[in-house]
Amino acid sequence: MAGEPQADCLFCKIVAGDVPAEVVRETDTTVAFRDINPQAPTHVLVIPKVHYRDAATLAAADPHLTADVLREAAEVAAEDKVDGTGYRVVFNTGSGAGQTVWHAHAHVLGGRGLNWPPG
Ligand code: DGP
Repeated sequence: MAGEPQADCLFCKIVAGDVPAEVVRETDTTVAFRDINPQAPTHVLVIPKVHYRDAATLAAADPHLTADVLREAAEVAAEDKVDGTGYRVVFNTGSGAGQTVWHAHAHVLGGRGLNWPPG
């Protein structure tokens, strides 16, 4: 169910501290940690602590929490000093878009040139 911790969810396990991660920021509602397979010098995932399967489900259920995730993405970019040159916030939504972990997450990418359109 949306919002309920999922026993088989990797990112719920990271929130619970059951799977280690390089956490860079934490708030009451979000956790930000470095991606295990970075695609840029800055590649941080920002997740809501509660479980939603994707960004669309999160946005429909809890706009305030969605805003928390976006605000934290900006904080991560500022802390990694990539906000000046520019950075990208990506929500892969659905398997066709490359989503592989079914707990909503924002990718924060920066520190190198980013092409458009993305692949
Ligand atoms: P997506 O493909 O949009 O669902 O992104 C999932 C990301 O999660 C992917 O870039 C790799 C990352 N990831 C997968 N497993 C782990 C893990 O155990 N730890 C961390 N830090 N990141 C992970």
